[in-house]
Amino acid sequence: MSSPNAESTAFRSALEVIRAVEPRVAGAIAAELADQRESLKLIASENYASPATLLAMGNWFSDKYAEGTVGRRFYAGCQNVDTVEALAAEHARELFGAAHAYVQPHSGIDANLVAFWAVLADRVEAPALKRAQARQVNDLTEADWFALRRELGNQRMLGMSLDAGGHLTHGFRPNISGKMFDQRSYGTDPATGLIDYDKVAEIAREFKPLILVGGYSAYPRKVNFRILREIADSVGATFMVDMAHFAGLVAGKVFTGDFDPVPHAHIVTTTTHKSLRGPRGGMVLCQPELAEQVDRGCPMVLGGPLPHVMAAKAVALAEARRPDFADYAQRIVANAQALAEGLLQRGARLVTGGTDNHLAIIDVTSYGLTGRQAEQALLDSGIVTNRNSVPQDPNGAWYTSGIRIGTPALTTRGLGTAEMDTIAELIHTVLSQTTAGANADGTGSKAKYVLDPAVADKVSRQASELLTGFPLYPTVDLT
Ligand code: DSN
Repeated sequence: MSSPNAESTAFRSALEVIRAVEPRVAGAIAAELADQRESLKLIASENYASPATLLAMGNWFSDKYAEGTVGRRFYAGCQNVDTVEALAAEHARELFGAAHAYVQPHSGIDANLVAFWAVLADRVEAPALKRAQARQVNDLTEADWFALRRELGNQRMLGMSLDAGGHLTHGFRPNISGKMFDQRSYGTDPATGLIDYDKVAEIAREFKPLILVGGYSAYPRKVNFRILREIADSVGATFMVDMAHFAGLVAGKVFTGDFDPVPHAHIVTTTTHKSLRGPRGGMVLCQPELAEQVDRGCPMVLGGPLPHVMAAKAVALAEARRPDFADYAQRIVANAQALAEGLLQRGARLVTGGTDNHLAIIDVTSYGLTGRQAEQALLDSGIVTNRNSVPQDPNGAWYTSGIRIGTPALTTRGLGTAEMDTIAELIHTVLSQTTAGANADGTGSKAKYVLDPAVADKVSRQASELLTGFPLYPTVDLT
């Protein structure tokens, strides 16, 4: 462990160097730390990376082009990039028990695009090349190439719908995934809010997708990946899981057996910055038969890899392999459950009635609000969340009817279940004292709201007081 002094010195010195060139950037960086220290962050997809992870990103690796893979680059002089990329991949394989890890994706969307194209290359392009006795696409005749392009653009994907908690890259029409694939969605049972596996199987039998996607960004329950794999197998689909939100819970062995996607899926994608607590970025894990296609991610789908971020991924993944990470992951879930329980006890309505992961979705229509109104009222009160659709949302994807809350960040700060109950009280106070506003013509507004500023100020002060006991980056002193 480095000394606290070393961390303060490192960040202070970095700011001094930046300040000498563009003081406004140095000021904004310092202000961001101050803002993060003061805000009660309940955004389920955010966290606080360690000083070592942050520092691994600010260095000379940023200057290097490294298209290709370890030992097989399109540029000379990549020996040090090879070192960090190989380390990140090794840590990822060990941490998740994966056969292969590809650590170049810049984000979760990039990781999903790499995965989609790896499956398309394996299941559509490779057989077409074989039929045409061609080694690669440049060897195809114009007619064969035209036919292959049509075939690649006419494949089916089945994923969880956005309003049920799926991600926009799982086939939402405005996203590239919805445009690339002939797409269908599975939702959740209207009565319970839970995935109905029989229904998924029924849609899969009828639709026969090439890819079945599991995973979510706003579903508060465990998913049985063994059952989804059986469904995929029964229709000949490749099973892909996007574990971006809950990768930290898989790494920390909260989700094991049927609930760990890695042994069940052909291919798994993730971000590295959410519950996994690494740098902003993405990653793909896969079975050996897809490894070669996955490794073509750059330059097939991705621009040049970010070696400085791969260095930080290696650091964060090494941290996640330590025993204390499992304790952290358990505390994330205990906190989410305590927060959910605190809200339920005060009369809030939660999608599925609770949580068994890191997040919960408050259905704010029970407070007479839209998600947009609730999000803003909470923000006025020093509580940072994001609005989110609920299943069959009557207010659509912009205004929404839900508020998504998550505990990875506050758990990193050290808050525990007692503090979660206090936070539930603060959230309930704000939501129950906010009313929907009206437009100038007297009609109801989905955006305007009325909240007594004295209530917002009081809650803000209480939130700040709560956080003073849990300093963020206590080893970093910029003064
Ligand atoms: N934007 C992320 C989230 O908040 O869930 C997913 O892409």
